[in-house]
Amino acid sequence: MSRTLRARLGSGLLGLALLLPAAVATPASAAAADFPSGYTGYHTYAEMVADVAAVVAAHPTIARRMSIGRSYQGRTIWAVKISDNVALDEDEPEVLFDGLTHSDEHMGLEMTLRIMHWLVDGYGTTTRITNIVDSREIWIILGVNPDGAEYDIAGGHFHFWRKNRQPNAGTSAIGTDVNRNFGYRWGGGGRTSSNPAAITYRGPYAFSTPEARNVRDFLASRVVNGRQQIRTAITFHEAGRLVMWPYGYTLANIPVDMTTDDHIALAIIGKHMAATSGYRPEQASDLYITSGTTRDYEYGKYRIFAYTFELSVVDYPDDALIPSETGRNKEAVLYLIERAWCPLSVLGATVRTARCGAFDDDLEVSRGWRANLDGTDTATVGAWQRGDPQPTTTSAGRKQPDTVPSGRYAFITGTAAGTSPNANDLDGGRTTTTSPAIDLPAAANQKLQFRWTFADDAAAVTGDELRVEVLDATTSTTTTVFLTHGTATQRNAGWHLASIDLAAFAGHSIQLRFSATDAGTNSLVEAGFDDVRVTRP
Ligand code: 7B0
Ligand code: CA
Ligand code: ZN
Ligand code: CA
Repeated sequence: MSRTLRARLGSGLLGLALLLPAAVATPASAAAADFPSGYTGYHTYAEMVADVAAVVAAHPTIARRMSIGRSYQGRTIWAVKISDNVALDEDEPEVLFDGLTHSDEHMGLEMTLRIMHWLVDGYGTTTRITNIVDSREIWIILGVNPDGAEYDIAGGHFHFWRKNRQPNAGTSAIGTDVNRNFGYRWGGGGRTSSNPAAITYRGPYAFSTPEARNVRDFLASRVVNGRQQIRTAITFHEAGRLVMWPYGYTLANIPVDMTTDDHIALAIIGKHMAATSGYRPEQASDLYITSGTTRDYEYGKYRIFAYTFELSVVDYPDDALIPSETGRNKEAVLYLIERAWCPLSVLGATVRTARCGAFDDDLEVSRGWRANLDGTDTATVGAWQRGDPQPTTTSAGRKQPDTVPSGRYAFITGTAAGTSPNANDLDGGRTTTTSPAIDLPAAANQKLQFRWTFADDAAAVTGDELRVEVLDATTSTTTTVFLTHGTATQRNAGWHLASIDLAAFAGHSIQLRFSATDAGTNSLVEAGFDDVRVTRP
């Protein structure tokens, strides 16, 4: 709890407050009785808490609430999960909605409350929503920045307050723009300020605000088995009737930290949602460049298909506009929940087969691969690294590739070139990296596919190799499914496609182990792989 809040509560009341449940204790700090006249249809923090409590009480089998932390002033930040078997963490695609990151954008909270009600009220009454709730896990964060929102309405009039209410050292200026405080390209270009008095103040360092940390930590908590469960997300702002996709930090459509497939699919989904809402679709930076936003963090770190919606035509729409300005987004919201099973599926049948199966890793972000899992690796130089390879070339040709099949990263035996081609290649023995567990459906026609490169020099021996094994937890067996090895002739780098039938493992829980070996006397060995997939049956 903050010092400000302590002072306001007084020590006696604070002691009492700690004995009460959080939801009861926090309104004590909220002097805000209600919104100004013409806006009383909006939810204050206390009204939001009451609504959430009523919904989870009325729908205990499909709705649960949990705290994802506290605001700077100590208010509980509530998230509601909506799904069948809501108490279980089922293996279902997850979706996230949040609002009120900017506290003068109250429609964002109304939007998230509406989504909650659509889902619980539609369950068992409409087929589409019943299917959604049965097959997805939907998370709704109800007000990222309640301190700012309560301050915004304090005293019965609006204060036009956007930031949180965190004091800044060395100045009387209060608050950080939470949508500039996320740790992806934080402090980069565009409308973000280092001045604590600015409305776009980014904070002294990334995640200096409890509000951004709460969202960060919640996202991290949804990484299960190395993989982010949340596939699609909307963060609701106001105003402008816009749908925006990543990135905001750069004008480039496809910068190095985005793949072409992702860009095309992000735009297709964004344009579809915009059409159903009557909004304008655009890349976030087309409005203006911003750095350190929620949306860029969600996509940049986790490859969540994350969108910013700017609700309403005007700022501070009066409460009569709540039903229409939220209702026009119902189709977009339901559509994005449905798309969460595989956002890339909008790219058509070929991509759907290739990229919507039991596993799909373009290796652009960390997805739970583990080095030297059984502790038997012997390589002394050139262990697997997920990164952007620097090319190496001998008189015989390219040995370490310059480019990778997708995006900027692949697994490479030592991404750095070193001072000579032989300086940073694989030496000394074997290096392994092992995928997270993959639950293969019991279906025919699933293929393991990946792109690979293997280069060596004339000193290579047969034991120099790139090998892929299936570690089958169901049968406790290890099976080599791919092997290429050295010969006494030069092999240069080049990306090839491997495609391996997984029929023998259907219905099993497997892991994939990629190993590269420089056996015997050290020779020049460079290996790499990218775009590891299990195709859709
Ligand atoms: C913001 O008016 C801007 C995205 C453009 N990159 C989103 C948002 O943080 O500036 N606009 S807003 O403040 N809600
Ligand atoms: Ca479920
Ligand atoms: Zn905003
Ligand atoms: Ca890649």
